[in-house]
Amino acid sequence: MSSFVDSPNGIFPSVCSLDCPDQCGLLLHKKNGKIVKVEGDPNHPVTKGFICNKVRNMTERIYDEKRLKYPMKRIGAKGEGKFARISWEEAIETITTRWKSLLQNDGAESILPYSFYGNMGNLTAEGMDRRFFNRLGASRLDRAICNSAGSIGYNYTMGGSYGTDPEDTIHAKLFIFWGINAVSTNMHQVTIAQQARKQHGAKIIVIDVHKNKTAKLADWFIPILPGTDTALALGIMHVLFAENMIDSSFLEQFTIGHEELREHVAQYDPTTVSKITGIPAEDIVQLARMYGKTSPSFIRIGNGPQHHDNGGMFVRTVSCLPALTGQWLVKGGGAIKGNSSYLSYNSRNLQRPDLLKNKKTRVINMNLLGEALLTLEPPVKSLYVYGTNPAVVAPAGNKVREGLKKQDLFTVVHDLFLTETALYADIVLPATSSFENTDFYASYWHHYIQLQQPVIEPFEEAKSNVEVFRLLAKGMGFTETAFDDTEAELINQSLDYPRNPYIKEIDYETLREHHYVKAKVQFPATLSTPSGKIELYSEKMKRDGHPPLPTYIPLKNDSDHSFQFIAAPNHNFLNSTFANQAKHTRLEKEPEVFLNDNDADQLGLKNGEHVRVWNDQGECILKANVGDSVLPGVAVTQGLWGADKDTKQLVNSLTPDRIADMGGGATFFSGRVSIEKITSA
Ligand SMILES: Nc1nc2c(c(=O)[nH]1)N[C@H]1C(S)=C(S)[C@@H](COP(=O)(O)OP(=O)(O)OC[C@H]3O[C@@H](n4cnc5c(=O)[nH]c(N)nc54)[C@H](O)[C@@H]3O)O[C@H]1N2
Ligand SMILES: Nc1nc2c(c(=O)[nH]1)N[C@H]1C(S)=C(S)[C@@H](COP(=O)(O)OP(=O)(O)OC[C@H]3O[C@@H](n4cnc5c(=O)[nH]c(N)nc54)[C@H](O)[C@@H]3O)O[C@H]1N2
Ligand code: SF4
Ligand SMILES: [Mo]
Repeated sequence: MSSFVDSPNGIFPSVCSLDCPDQCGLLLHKKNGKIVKVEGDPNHPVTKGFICNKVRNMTERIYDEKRLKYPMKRIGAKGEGKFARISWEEAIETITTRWKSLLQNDGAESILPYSFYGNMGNLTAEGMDRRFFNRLGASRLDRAICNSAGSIGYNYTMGGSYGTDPEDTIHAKLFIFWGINAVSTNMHQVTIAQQARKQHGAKIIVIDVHKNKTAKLADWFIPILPGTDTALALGIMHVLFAENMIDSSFLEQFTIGHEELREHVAQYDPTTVSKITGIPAEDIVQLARMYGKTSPSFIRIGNGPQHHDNGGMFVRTVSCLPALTGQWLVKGGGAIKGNSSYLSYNSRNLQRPDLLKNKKTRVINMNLLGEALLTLEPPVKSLYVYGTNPAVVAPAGNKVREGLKKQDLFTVVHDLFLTETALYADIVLPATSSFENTDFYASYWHHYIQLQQPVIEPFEEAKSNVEVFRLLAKGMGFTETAFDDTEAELINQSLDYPRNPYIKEIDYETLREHHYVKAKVQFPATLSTPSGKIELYSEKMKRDGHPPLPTYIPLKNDSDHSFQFIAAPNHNFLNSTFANQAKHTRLEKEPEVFLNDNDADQLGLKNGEHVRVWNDQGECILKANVGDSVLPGVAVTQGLWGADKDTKQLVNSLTPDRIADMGGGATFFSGRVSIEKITSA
């Protein structure tokens, strides 16, 4: 079979590589060797030809003049952005020489890999890199920035990332989007909900701290005070038990702890819960009745409420609801937090932890990057960053950038662009885009595994992550054959996983033929919780130091600044990706902060005026958007904007680096700020 790269013209199958649940099937239109158009693949069973505006404009990004074309070394101060071109040989030689010296003098743990899922391809994001750093014996990174608190919380109840098949949710008659701005972050779930509304009158409820794009299309928007969702879920349970809207036979057969739970939730009556959440008691009762009496009912559990001090417990709690009503057995009912366990593959084969030879290397939580660079003993002396942009996306941003400035830190950044993080690098390496690579993708929402084959030649001198780690392995003198495996071999090793029968029929060759293949998924008859059942009461939680029953624990009151500050994603960027593309920033205009009318009055502030937002960590300048889209005392901003001249729009300058209740998770949304009107320029 000739490769797609060899054909200068044509339409080629592809998959969106971004960190987005939808993982759309794409078609790339190629003319004279260049991609001229990116569109949705109409044959893709879930995404059906529709893609977001961000990726429809992907050619702006992959052919952007600003893309890194060759390796560079720093010639100015850290952060200044002065670099000079070097060859790949010199780049690899410089890195490996420094690392060999660190191995001798400081030990391998002085080196820290720092990565995330800027490209969700498994070989790219957690493949050859893991082999390399295992063999090196470097410090390990706990990649807890995104969904780890919620995942652990969900696992306590459900035993793994098992939820509803989103394709089935077309049958649902009630959709609850709980702390997810799905119009922007999971658009095809919204499409399905809207179809269900049209076909059989399904209702859409949105529970959020912000009347966001998703709330605007809901039948009922329920504004809630930040970090109080656990109380709301407990209030719903209270009403479900009190009004006998539970499915007793389901509870008997498939759960443990329902009697304890019934007693426990007696305290969360609607009046009590109303005081905590800011939701009128009668609305809590109405919501519980709608949930208890509608079947199929489906909850899309978002990432927002789990980016709080109590985020793990929220997801643990809300994931008990479908069990109370027996919705797991109803086609289209249930919930999705994530579905990745259905598509789990052989990560040992791919990542080769055996290369670590049982060394107990230290683990560093990625949410504590600033702290780690500034204070850790023995110190981190080299940082290798790929697939993430911590200078913008990591919490406590001022600490992160302070750490990146350290003179004795040797930093390498591999990216497609000279990101805010790359400005601090000693060596910058150019990365290929996903359209230039071979990789496989497993969605964490739908049930398809998809293949990307290279469609275009590597951009200038850019190299894939897999290729760079092969070169680094060679440079370090590593002789294991693990570093010689081809992409096709890596894919087949990964998909060779008897423990997951759902993917038994999927391998590289079937993916070459079909591009996307659905796993033969069944909702597991026995869950991998300790009891094999849905655990409404969890002994394991007790052992781990948590209340064994779902329990509302208020946010930490970290200061007396007046506003709870929620710095959420926006529509036209993907985290910080696209924040450097003119087309995308034009659509977003400028970073704003949403405030309630009453608060604005008190601040003497009018819509459209600029405000200084600050706390003990830093400050930002944002444009005030005044109205009724948030409750009093709440300030919401959207988008991880890049650094402007004076960096006053980096919202993570204000976010806390406290660790959430579970999974080492981030608490982006649990911080507080003060706000004042800017009176002079
Ligand atoms: N367009 C776009 N799409 C994206 C991304 C992006 O940046 N832009 N990022 C991708 C990534 S990595 C992820 S993890 C997902 C995240 O996507 P989502 O699951 O949608 O999560 P968030 O956008 O973090 O937050 C969702 C909502 O939670 C709300 N929220 C905050 N605190 C609370 C609370 O205490 N209670 C309630 N009920 N709501 C609260 C916020 O106002 C926000 O509207 O999206 C992915 N898709
Ligand atoms: N305030 C606030 N902060 C947040 C969040 C929030 O909601 N609010 N969300 C958090 C969440 S959920 C997440 S997941 C993180 C995400 O944060 P990041 O993981 O940093 O995501 P991006 O900002 O998209 O940066 C990805 C980078 O990877 C690069 N890249 C893409 N493909 C490749 C490749 O193949 N190889 C290499 N070497 N590089 C590549 C891109 O060019 C880009 O610079 O942000 C977190 N930060
Ligand atoms: S970012 Fe999400 S919605 Fe947009 S094309 Fe990619 S997978 Fe689809
Ligand atoms: Mo994320």
